[in-house]
Amino acid sequence: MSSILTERSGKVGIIRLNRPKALNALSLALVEELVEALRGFDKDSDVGAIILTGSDTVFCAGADIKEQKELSFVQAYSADYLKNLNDGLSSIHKPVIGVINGYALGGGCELAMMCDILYAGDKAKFGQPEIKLGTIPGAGGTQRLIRAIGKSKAMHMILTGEMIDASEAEVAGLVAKVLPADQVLGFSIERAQKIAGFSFPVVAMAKEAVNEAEELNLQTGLHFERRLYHASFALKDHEEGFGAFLGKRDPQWINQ
Ligand code: CO8
Repeated sequence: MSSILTERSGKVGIIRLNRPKALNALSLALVEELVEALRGFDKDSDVGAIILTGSDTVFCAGADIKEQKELSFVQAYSADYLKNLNDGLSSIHKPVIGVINGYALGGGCELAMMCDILYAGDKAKFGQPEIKLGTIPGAGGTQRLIRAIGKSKAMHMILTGEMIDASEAEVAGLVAKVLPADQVLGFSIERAQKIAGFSFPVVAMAKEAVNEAEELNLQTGLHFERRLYHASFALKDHEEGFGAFLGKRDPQWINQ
């Protein structure tokens, strides 16, 4: 059985993690399939945004504990265990919207943080429980969490292994919005359709500029942003957007 399910809804590609018996844990096979599906939607010119979700009750319980238990240091180090997950996500040009219901733990919380926007159901729970297993977060938990929610809260989660709930995650800035669990996917698909309705190259530029902010100092980031902003002037969709506004009509994007 496939570890993920994919479907299309209009211009949105939807990927669901699908290992219910292991609470969608990130086996090597799942990660490979996930990265392949993301790349497939990224290349598909009819898709403008991607949704990554789990089931109604669990997003992802982290790295596959049974699989990881068998790995020696040398095996993990030599194969750079699970680096392909981060590399895969960060190479996607289209926005990836994480829709979280239930647990997002360990690598699951880290996978969520690799997404561009997070919407959560009100029963969602986020945690980095690796300390309870005798290890530490290995896919960005110690790096992205501190940027998302600040040092003290990140340390609290990583050092105690305690979870935070959806409303705490929203207040802390980890997720963009919390909705009733049964509404969050529908809401997210609508937002993804909205994003996919804009000019694809402009959306990709905006995503790239925002993500660069985490890597660059302010002056370099402002320079990078200005260069992309100037570059957008060369797009036919720029001409169309400005013309449509001034002509008091809806723009017709051609993704050029
Ligand atoms: N891996 C493999 N199997 C899992 C995992 C997992 N992470 N989590 C749960 N399962 C399995 C259980 O073993 C159980 O299987 P079985 O029925 O065969 O015994 C089944 O899923 C159901 O689990 P529970 O019976 O425990 O369900 P509960 O509802 O009682 O509890 C919890 C749900 C709280 C989510 C609990 O399962 C739990 O604590 N799971 C472990 C969470 C965890 O510690 N995650 C961190 C893993 S380490 C990690 O992620 C390191 C990150 C490194 C980078 C990864 C990048 C990809």
